[in-house]
Amino acid sequence: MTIPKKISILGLGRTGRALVEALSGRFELFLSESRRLSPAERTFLEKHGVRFEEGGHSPEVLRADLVVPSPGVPPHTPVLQEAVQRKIPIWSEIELAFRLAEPSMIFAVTGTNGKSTTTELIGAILRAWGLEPVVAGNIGRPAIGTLEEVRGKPWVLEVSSFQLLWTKMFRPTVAIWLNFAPDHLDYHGSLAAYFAAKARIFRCQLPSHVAVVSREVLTFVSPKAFTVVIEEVMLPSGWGQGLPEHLQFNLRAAWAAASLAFPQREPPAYESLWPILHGPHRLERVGEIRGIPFVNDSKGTNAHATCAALQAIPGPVVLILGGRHKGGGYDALAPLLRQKVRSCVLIGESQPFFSQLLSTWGVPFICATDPADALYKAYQLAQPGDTVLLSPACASFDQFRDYAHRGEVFKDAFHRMKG
Ligand code: UMA
Repeated sequence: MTIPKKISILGLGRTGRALVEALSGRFELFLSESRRLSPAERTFLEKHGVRFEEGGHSPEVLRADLVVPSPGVPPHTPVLQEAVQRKIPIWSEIELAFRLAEPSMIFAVTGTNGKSTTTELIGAILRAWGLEPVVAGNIGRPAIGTLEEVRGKPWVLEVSSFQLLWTKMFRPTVAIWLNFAPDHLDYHGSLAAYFAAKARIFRCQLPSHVAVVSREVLTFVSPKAFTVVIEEVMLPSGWGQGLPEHLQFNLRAAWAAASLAFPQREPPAYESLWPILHGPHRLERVGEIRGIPFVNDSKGTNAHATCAALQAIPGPVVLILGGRHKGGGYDALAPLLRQKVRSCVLIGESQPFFSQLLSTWGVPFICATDPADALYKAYQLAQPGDTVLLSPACASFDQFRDYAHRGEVFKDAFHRMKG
């Protein structure tokens, strides 16, 4: 497929770096970064022969035939709005990778929650069948960095709404849309815009393709592809017993996707999926102090995920909540907090936001200064039979590199406190 020659890239995070590595030498690149670059980053760009600017996005970005924003660059960013006005094409990195790659087939997984787990499960099932899938995307490995590796192999991509937003022709062979709940309202501007971005996953599919979708999402979309409802998927015998409901759901979605793409294969051994189903930062039991269990659900970055965590825990909970909030969409939490939560311990920059919200809802709370303080306060508030749960319903970027870093910091603090 023809790709424009002059490309402006916005942002030098994981996506920006992978774009530079994949495209330099073949395309004329200009990289624009809103913050100051480190000396190592400048050397990296110079080594790849990439012109760049730092400390903001100037009109120089618009002297290109194509603009590729990193996923974290919001659509209301002035330079992107200006590119739209001037009709300069804007593609996400996923769109560009799609046009350059030659995989044997593409799985794409989206949803408000459970994307990473489902993506990893599909990867694990295909791997067990000896198919050498390449797992990439929002899961932490930019798709554009896997072009060579994926040639002739199945591509299993986790795709976020940020990545789907600027797609034009992206066409997964098997598209999976798990669920939808308010999230990222600060980025997309409205729930409708967030939904529209996600809906692009089905837009270019053909009737011969497969759409795997929850009953709830199916009330709002009509995929052209052969459609499977996740709740109606039969799991292989012996799979999923004792799993919390949301993980059973992810397993059904992954099994449907894999078994429809490769029919007539025997299910792999269920044990091969355990490391994913019982992985870190998702309802991970860290330990207990005097009979009070501590659970790390740092992956709970929105209200929907935190609701699922609260539902999965029997008995009262002291909930550690907060971080970088998403500008709204928290109403679903109110009844569960009133029902199950003895008290919340608030962390991060969203303390004023949640203090106000919880006061309105009549849910008790206190504020903590740092992870160790949050754990100690939560432990003091907990009574026999309670669980201390970190499920912040917020992004981690106000204080941590990502959710995994947040989870690790809390686990360390727990072990120090226990010691
Ligand atoms: N930047 C600008 N201009 C801006 C905003 C940011 O130049 O207006 C710069 C920042 O200063 C920074 C760079 O852009 O240097 C960061 O880009 P980025 O935020 O897109 O981060 P990447 O490192 O490229 O990581 C992105 C995804 N990040 C986001 O969507 C925020 C990663 O998903 C993904 O793993 C990675 O690409 C590979 O595909 C993270 C995430 O939080 C895990 N995703 C959200 C989620 O899962 O809820 C959607």
